[in-house]
Amino acid sequence: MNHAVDPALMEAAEAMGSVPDAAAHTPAGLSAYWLPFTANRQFKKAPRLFNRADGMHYFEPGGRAVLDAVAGLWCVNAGHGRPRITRAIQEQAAEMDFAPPFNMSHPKAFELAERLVALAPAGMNKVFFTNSGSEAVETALKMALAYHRVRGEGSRTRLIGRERGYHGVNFGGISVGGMVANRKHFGNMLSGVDHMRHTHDPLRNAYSHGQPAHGAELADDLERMVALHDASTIAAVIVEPVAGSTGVLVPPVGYLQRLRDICDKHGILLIFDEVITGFGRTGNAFGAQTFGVTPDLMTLAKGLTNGAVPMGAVIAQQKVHDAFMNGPEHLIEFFHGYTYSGHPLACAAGLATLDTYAEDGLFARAAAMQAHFAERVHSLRGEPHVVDIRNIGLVAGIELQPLPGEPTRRAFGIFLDLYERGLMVRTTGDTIALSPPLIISAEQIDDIVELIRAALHRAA
Ligand code: PXG
Ligand code: PLP
Repeated sequence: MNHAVDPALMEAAEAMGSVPDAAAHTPAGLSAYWLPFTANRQFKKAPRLFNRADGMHYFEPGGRAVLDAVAGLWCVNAGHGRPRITRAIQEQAAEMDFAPPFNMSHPKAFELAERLVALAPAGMNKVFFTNSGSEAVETALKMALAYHRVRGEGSRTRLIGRERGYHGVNFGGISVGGMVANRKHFGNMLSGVDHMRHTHDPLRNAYSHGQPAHGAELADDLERMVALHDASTIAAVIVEPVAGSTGVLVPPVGYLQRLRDICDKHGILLIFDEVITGFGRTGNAFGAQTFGVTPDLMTLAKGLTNGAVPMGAVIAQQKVHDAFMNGPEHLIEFFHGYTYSGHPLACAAGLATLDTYAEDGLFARAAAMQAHFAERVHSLRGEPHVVDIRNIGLVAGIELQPLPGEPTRRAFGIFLDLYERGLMVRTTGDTIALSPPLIISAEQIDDIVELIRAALHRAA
């Protein structure tokens, strides 16, 4: 590994008793592993590796600490290395490795489902487990299509997504998604999909604190879809309450309610993809509660297990579930599921994660910290290259002017520069995204913002 470790930090690590063990953790070869969503050739010239994590920090094999401003990848909401979660996984692994999820089950799957329902908006009370956000999305889309069919409205086959939406990487998700780079290489994808416009409107809404004032009327795009295709052909609409991957787009005031109203008017199911907005990110358990709008289906992943074991889920309204429960009792109602749906290790991790969130009051903590976070992040307005800042709860996007003719390069340069200085952020396009663990202190928020400020001044 030729990534340079700062000698001073090595010394500090030694003094703290953490013996640098870079050599022991250097992979023997870099060639075999094809990294996901990564510039592989560039990465392998200077790999960035972690081998330990604790609280707000990652540690490199050499002992250098890196402050985590993105909760790993928007998932470690309770911070790293929470002992209760670690113990639960260890104990579960020793007790029972796996139980088949079809025709069999285990107690923790039921327990976790009950606990999730208790957190969800009223009326959302049936939980289907998957292993990732992408699988949760596929599951929700299939549920929506099958729901209409079992009710005798099989003509409702069309799915509506939104430009700039991210719904994972499987075929259904990229079809309803709206990120061109994730779509253009993969042929025709699902047929019968259409997209509403995204809600990003910098001319009217730049530097909005929290929800932008303008744009509720963009929800009327759904009426245009109905006018074009007819409601009788539309099964569901899927949106992220806050679009995360595309650079943190917060819904305009009234927008989500308007979508809900139009869906109700036309018998269309509303799916909220809460993979990022779930588990405290916006200051409540779910974005649905922050924005006061209840969907018919919601997808979860990431913070569900604090990132410790892969897991996703769909939570459905009672009426969606009940529509399936009409045929003969001995027959399978929904021909869908994964070998690892409700895996015992994931359920154990999920239960311990929900305990940790509750014990530490982390959703309320996110709500309490958001004013300071917003104030600090918006203090970057006017710094070099900054063209917009968006925030809600403990998530923010700082959008930069792209380098002429070289989109993404300026933000990625800043990512590398900050990483050298011991801060990990995420960049998407030319937006810097922040979504720190909800345990973050006010001082750590200040540190993150000042490190970014300095990096903006150094940046090309
Ligand atoms: N829906 C949403 C809204 C997501 O944000 C997924 C589905 C897919 O989840 P899985 O677990 O299959 O990855 C996501 C995932 C980024 C980034 O930096 C965001 C995600 C994944 C990777 C990178 O923006 N979100
Ligand atoms: N491919 C094959 C050949 C399989 O047998 C299975 C499951 O039995 C799958 C894919 C699906 O795997 P999973 O249930 O882990 O999604």
